[in-house]
Amino acid sequence: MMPPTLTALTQELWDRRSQGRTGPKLTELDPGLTLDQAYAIQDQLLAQTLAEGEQLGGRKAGLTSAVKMRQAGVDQPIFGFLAVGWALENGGTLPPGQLIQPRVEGEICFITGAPLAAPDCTPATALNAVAQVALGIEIVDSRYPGYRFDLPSVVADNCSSGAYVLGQGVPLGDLGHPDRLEAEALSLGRNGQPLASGVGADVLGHPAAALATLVRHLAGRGQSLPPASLVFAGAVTPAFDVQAGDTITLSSPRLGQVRCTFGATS
Ligand code: 0L1
Ligand code: MG
Repeated sequence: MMPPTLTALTQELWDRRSQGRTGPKLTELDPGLTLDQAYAIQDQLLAQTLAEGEQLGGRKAGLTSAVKMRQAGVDQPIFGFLAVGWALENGGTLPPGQLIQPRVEGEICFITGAPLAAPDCTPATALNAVAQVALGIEIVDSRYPGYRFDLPSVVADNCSSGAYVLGQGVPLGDLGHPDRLEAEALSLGRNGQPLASGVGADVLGHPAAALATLVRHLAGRGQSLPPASLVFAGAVTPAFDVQAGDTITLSSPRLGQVRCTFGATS
């Protein structure tokens, strides 16, 4: 039997997200699905998201730390997109039932001030284009039961993107030279209790390396990162399940605090 077309697989993932349900890995529907085809599905999901009136809110690098690679069982960074409408304001509440199986993770984020397009982009080049740095809580979600996937399946599923909360941006220049982001210690907490911690160096040695990797990935696909782009560099903590009513905080000495609550049905 012929495998489903990429358009049919895109529609399947689109329907799962909008109907709030999970289903088989895409590689169970098409065992020959390649990584390139998975990114093509992700592109189609982005095009459909924009066609529905959404705006591109940012990009994300995922699995840029050993702790996340181990948790996901995938051993290379992956890249996805974020829509403006998926953002939650700092301190906001995610309505109950909006996501299927939300998990939270703590990240360092960049807001760029200059275009980034070089296919050989280095961490130093990437950092030169950064205007602001912020903390971000990524709220991942998976359209596969229990987050059980493989590399093409998770890439096609837009790298488990769900929602996100961005903290207050700090101008890169205010962090000094060198910025010492590799030493920035992030603490993730739930309901006032510590959950996990990590440092910037957990992300490929320095989070700017994740930004550079994203730029090289985009350049390899004929795309670039325009100025004023938001980029989530990848988690320094594992991802944690959340329950209705939980309040999650992420804080670090120089980047402040970001917070969100998971709404409970009344
Ligand atoms: O942002 C991420 O690191 C997500 C990558 C996909 C793996 C997962 O669902 O945790
Ligand atoms: Mg993430």
